[in-house]
Amino acid sequence: MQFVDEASIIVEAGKGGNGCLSFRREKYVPKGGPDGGDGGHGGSVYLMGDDALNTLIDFKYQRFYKAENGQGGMGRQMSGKAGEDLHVKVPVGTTVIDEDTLEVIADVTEIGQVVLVADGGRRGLGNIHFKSSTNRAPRRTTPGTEGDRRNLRLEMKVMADVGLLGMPNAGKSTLIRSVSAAKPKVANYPFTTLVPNLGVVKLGLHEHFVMADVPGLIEGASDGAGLGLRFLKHLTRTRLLLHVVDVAPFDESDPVDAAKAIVHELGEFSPALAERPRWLVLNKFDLLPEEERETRAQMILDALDWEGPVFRISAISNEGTDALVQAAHRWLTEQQCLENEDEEAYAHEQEMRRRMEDESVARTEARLGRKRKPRDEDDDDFDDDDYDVEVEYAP
Ligand SMILES: Nc1nc2c(ncn2[C@@H]2O[C@H](COP(=O)(O)OP(=O)(O)OP(=O)(O)O)[C@@H](O)[C@H]2O)c(=O)[nH]1
Ligand SMILES: [Mg+2]
Repeated sequence: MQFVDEASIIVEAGKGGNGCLSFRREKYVPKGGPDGGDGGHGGSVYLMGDDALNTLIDFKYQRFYKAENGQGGMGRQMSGKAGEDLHVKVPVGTTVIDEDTLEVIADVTEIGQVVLVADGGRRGLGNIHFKSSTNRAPRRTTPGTEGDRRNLRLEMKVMADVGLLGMPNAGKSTLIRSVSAAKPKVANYPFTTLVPNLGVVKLGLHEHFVMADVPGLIEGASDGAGLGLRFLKHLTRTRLLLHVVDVAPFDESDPVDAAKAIVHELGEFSPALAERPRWLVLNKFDLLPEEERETRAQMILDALDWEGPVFRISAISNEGTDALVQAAHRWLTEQQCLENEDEEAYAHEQEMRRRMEDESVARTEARLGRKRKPRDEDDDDFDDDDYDVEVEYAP
């Protein structure tokens, strides 16, 4: 299945039905008076969160979504039928953006969550409403109004608590494989992972959290190098970032430079995301002789001036991974309790999410704006990102 995390669609609500102009005409009832009924309301378009979907691929094929028009009113005081509403299913994790104003309209984060995106037109009134003592045969009616029409951009971001961040080949996929049942491909070359993967990390019988493995970042990603920064948006819903650093890269590059480059790219994408809690995970310790390990770790920490939490692991042989996931779980639980109890902490988290959302939207817009070329009328379905998707699934 293709993984598509961005799509543009048009939604159009139904028009309200017109009011009817009609007079009662019956045998033995002369001048029967007005009897034109009202039109029906136009149907509205709603988006609805559905957990069975995990890609926006359907929206690449169908871009136009229209709800039904209301029917016109009829004689004999009959109202027109209201147009049916249209409920469009989207994956949980979809952000809805008005493409013309760049306003974030909604964030669909729950199953069954319903969001109104195009309001149906109002019904028109039939002439029955306009009868008065001075006008017994009104010819006045009102037309139904147009329904809303909107250009929307949908952005799907995976729902995860912890996000893995790092250079290609750092061992992110190996880590998620070792701590969860997820089995993304692992290989000794950069850009093995081309789409985000989710893994459920289980601790005991009932406790778990979700970890996201996203494609690696390289220096210059903010200028489009490698896969660019587009996958970073998937980290904006996580609460904790694990920055995975290869302590013994096979090309003998400096782990410190690699770590600094990632932090730089993170800040380029979203300063708010760069402010999020981030732990350093020094990986591939098994490749170092025992006696060198501590010196190497300390050297990296000193060079980075790192004062936050740090873990030394070997993802491939599961060393240190247990302590890492236990600590992450403890931290997530504490954070959740804090937000539940402390209004200020809750407000701060909401504010951070809003900032990340806005910065991520602005970043995506800049990328699409740069890439968007004049299109042929009949080639409207072409999108540069379609190419990304095809490359992703090449065997
Ligand atoms: N010796 C050793 N090798 C490791 C360890 N973790 C990962 N590797 C190897 O490093 C290579 C890259 O690992 P991946 O897990 O694919 O790295 P990644 O960060 O997901 O890379 P991309 O998907 O390309 O971004 C593979 O050959 C892994 O077997 C480790 O702890 N020790
Ligand atoms: Mg990978």
